[in-house]
Amino acid sequence: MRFLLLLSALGLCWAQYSPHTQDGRTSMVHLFEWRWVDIAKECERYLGPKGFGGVQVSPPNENIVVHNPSRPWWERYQPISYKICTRSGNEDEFRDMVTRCNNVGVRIYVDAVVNHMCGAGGGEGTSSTCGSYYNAHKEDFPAVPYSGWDFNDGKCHTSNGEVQNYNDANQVRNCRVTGLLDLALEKDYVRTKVADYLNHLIDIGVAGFRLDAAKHMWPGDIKAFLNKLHNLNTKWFSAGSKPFIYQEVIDLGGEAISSSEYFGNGRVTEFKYGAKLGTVIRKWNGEKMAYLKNWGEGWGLMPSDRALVFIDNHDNQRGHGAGGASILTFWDARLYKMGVGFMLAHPYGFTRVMSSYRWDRNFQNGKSKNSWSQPRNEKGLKRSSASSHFTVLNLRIIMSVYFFRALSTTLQTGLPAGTYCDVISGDKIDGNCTGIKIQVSGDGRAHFSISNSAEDPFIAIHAESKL
Ligand code: AAO
Repeated sequence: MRFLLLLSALGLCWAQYSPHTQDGRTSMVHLFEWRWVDIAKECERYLGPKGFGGVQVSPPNENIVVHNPSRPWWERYQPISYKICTRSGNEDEFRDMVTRCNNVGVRIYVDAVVNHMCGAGGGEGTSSTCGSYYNAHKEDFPAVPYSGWDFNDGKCHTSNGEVQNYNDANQVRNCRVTGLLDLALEKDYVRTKVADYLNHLIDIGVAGFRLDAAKHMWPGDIKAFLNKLHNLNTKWFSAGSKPFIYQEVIDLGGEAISSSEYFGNGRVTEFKYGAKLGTVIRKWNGEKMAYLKNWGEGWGLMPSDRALVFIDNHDNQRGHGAGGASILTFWDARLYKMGVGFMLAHPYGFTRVMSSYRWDRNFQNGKSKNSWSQPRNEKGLKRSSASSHFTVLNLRIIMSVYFFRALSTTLQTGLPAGTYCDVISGDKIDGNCTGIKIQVSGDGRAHFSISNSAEDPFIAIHAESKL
């Protein structure tokens, strides 16, 4: 019996559903558009000590350079080659980051854009982050190399070659999403090129991948290139570990493609999470916090062990992608912190917090998109509040309280007697607490009082915040 249990525990480590985080580390942070040198420092200075499990990094491979508008964030979703060469840094800097983060127990997950190359209207030349030549019109990418044979055109039957109807699974997977040249992943040659790219990253030491636009790839094609992947680097991971896989599939219901088709390959982004939780925290549609009692599968979300969850992502915080108006972002800081706090404390799914940057509201008007001419180092970024306010280590066993009304009550915490530091209002530093202190008595009970006008209307204590 013991032997069997041990085997199944090991099985979890080998599988593509495990993020390979160190014990007790239950969350990753998306450091959107950060440079590799800054991420390396952040791992050592903040993320490692604070117990973060890993970092999702922006696509590291060479992309097109967009001039109009000037250098928007989304140019990184238009690959030109698989050279590690972007405005986040070069391959040496990428390697250094992966090594230094792994050495302090923080994993790196790469945003892998392998469904497509650049847009069909991307022109011709060397306007790319590493100067590689390409010709979008001829579908020629010699730095990979890919040629016209490697794209899906023949299989798409819409008038303009683009996805027009999300109720037609063939269109979604065989046509171009917003005009991006769609790779023919049914070809072994293309699968091999994609696998070579991912294996290069695995060998450097990355722990897994976000598969961008997975909904636009056939699940069987994804499986085929995943089958070609190496196991993780044994310098940091146990022998036989498979890369963590989480697939970007937007399934809010009512379309031809559902998340469950992708469960065989790895985890899937659960977009219903942020949309529904946002509705509750905003108190829309008569929702109440009390209804969150059966949050998770009980709310129609996918199975917990297949879900990658987040409050907002880099798309829907700026009006791209999906989720709708209920999505909480840093624009509603108080509600946003409550959402992120709830997510981190709740056991459902594997969690991802967002570290983005602020932009002026008017960037969002009409068609104008958020754009930055340079990747900023973290000093230049006014980061959204999430990452700096939460200690992620073991937050799962925490008692968390969220209320809309002023609260004064005694609750059972399940924690041993002692004085605990509230990790929302402060930090435990050298055995002292810079924020609110909570006394837990011998029977595990503690008194909480929270003002309804507090900027952070909740308290979080956990085993390691004991003074
Ligand atoms: C840029 C320009 C384009 C230009 C293109 C090519 O903006 O004008 O045509 O270059 O030159 C990012 C940007 C894009 C950018 C692209 C390439 O967001 O604006 O295009 O880089 O530079 C779909 C996909 C999903 C995708 C999302 C944005 O399914 O995969 O669109 N997300 C990923 C990345 C994203 C990136 C790409 C993919 C491309 O995270 O950053 O794009 O690499 C429905 C569908 C969704 C669909 C949305 C989008 O959603 O279900 O699958 O997402 O439509 O329109 C309700 C519904 C919900 C529905 C939604 C919107 O919420 O419930 O289902 O409404 O209708």
